[in-house]
Amino acid sequence: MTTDSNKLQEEAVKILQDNWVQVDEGSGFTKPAADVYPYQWNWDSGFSAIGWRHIDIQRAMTEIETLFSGQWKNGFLPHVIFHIPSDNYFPNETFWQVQDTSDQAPEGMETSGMTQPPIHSISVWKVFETLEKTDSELALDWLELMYPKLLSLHTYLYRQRDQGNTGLITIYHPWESGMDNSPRWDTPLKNISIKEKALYERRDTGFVDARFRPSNANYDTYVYLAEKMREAGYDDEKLRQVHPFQVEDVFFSSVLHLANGYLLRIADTLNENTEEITTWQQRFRENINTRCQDRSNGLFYDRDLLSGKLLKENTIAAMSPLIGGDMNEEEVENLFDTLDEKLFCGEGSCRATLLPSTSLFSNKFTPDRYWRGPVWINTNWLMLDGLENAGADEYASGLRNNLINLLENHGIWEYYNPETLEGIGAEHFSWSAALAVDILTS
Ligand code: 2M8
Repeated sequence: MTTDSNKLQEEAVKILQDNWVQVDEGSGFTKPAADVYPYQWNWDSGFSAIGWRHIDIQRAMTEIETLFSGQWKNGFLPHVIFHIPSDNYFPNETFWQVQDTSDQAPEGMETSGMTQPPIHSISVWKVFETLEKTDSELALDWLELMYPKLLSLHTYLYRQRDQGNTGLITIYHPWESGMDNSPRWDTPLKNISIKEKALYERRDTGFVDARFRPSNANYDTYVYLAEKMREAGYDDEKLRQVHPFQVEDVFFSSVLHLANGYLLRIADTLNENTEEITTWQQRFRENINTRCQDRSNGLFYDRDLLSGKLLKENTIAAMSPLIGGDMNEEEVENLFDTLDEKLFCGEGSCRATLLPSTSLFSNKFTPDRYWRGPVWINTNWLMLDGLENAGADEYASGLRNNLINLLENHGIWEYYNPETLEGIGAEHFSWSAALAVDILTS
């Protein structure tokens, strides 16, 4: 490792240690950032575990186990688990009221009532691989412990959220996508008329400059939609009938497809039956192009299920199949060529730079506002994993170097302005730290 890499590694480890919250003797989690995000977030924890495995394998296992202690009886994995009280964040457990609202909520656990991109089979497999090097028996025991929980999560998503049996997953709230205020959601959100505006106080803007966070108008709709989910008892059948936001999410579905590949490896290792997993993979492969791809430019889009229309916004999600990990090198090449044609980063520049959350050529592009332009480490890391799985080594190594350069030269932040590369949002952000460790160590 170079001196810069050593410095980055040390800083990243310190961030993860500082953000660790011990709940009780056997459980704990990494909060995403010190003040603004005090609880355990779903996909954040999956990423944190991927970093922890290189530093303290026990913590990596505890992180995942603690997250799954909030799993619902039907397999649903909430986007936030409230292990400890905090006044720093809205909405917290008093808003969601899951214990009074759903008979599927886990006994005695306070959680939210929506989910997030299901990366956890990836995390579990990677933790297993690291653990196996030092204790293969314990590694197998742990895989056995986690497998039914992961299977139950994937089964829930295909049973309850795959409305058309297409392998494409429906989300009911922009927060479920993980890319909260992305332009991807502008059109469906515009069609929602808020009947009665809730009285609430934002806490996030007390810790992060409001310029970098979603607008107040966005927040009103987020809170309204979350209230609607609560009113429907977080019940998928009911939501399907009445909910005003229902979108087939191409990124979420691609992450699940990537995760299926890892779940398959887990099932194989445990000599479990893999038939159902391969059926899910097949379903996705059969439908991703016909349902999501825009033939005119080769990019992939979400579909608004209420209007039936594709949501043609050029964001990082438009390249989601690269994450899915089973494109061949020619398909990867085609997608990158399409991007080069001034659709995304500008001619030629996609190979040399990192992918911003929204195309620099979109009229919605805002370099410093949350998911409307900034570069995020986790989405680029997912691309990297997908490209490596597809054997697209040239692109993968370019992306890897660019990630390391960004982190070494601009520090460990929640996101980065793609024009200036300045770090913005929350400082000392956990998944950026964890993935820095992973990239430096793997
Ligand atoms: C952001 O989302 C939360 C709501 O879940 C928020 O804005 O308050 C997103 O970036 C999401 O992807 C992430 O998991 C979460 C915590 O880091 O923050």
